[in-house]
Amino acid sequence: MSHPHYELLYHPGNPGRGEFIRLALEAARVPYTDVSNSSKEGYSAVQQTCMSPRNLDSSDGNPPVFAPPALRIPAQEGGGKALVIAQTPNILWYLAEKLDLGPKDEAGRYHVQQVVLTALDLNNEVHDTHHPVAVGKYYEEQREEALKKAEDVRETRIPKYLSYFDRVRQHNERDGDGQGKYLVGSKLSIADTTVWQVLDGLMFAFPKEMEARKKEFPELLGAFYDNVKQEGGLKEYLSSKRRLPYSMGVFRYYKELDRQ
Ligand SMILES: N[C@@H](CCC(=O)N[C@@H](CS)C(=O)NCC(=O)O)C(=O)O
Repeated sequence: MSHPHYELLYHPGNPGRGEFIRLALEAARVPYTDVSNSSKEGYSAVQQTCMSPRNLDSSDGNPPVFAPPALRIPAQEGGGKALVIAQTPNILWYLAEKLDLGPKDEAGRYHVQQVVLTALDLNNEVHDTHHPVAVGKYYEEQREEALKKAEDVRETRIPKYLSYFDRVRQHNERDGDGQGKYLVGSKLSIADTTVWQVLDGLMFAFPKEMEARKKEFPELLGAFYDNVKQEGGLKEYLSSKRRLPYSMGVFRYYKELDRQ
């Protein structure tokens, strides 16, 4: 099946929320341009489309975008105009259908999306461990609050979310075709790639915490996590240069925020 040449519009230099989109495209082996990482001028195009505070449109006649990531889908042959969509779960919902990364039936589609939204909620909570007070201020300016926030996220929120993801996995093993490997349905979906990315980011940001949690969630953090890495184009992608190292995005490593 042929696909339009998708353009990912995101900040350069770290995986961030753009990674959820990259994983979907890479799992499906669908070529795309990561605009700000592929040329020097790329980021100004992203800023123009996604971050201009006074624009009444993003580009190609589409409405304004609040913040990256966004996906640009070029006009198809034979007319129409390019489509620009934003909000990570919205983009994933679009791609799930186009890239066959989720069940086709109504219940399955909504069950996938509910897992995706929950994983992205956890992503937001992780962001707040280092920026609990003000998004626009440095970590060092909110370190005291960050220590408290991180403690609560580690001790109560991470286990609650991991328990949920693992129960979804077990449900699909018992009542569906998940074989313990897939969260919804019988093959890889955006639920799997999105949860995987959050788990991987957590292992980077809170290595001691996550190591300790392996005893409680051996299947989720073991077989499930390992299997997703082998799916579709992900194995090749994860060892390629396109997979950016974590740096100062949502998933950051501050020793003092991890389990002591
Ligand atoms: N809910 C949005 C959040 C988007 C978002 O916060 N993007 C970040 C980068 S990961 C950003 O550039 N934010 C700028 C801002 O919020 O002012 C999504 O999931 O796409």
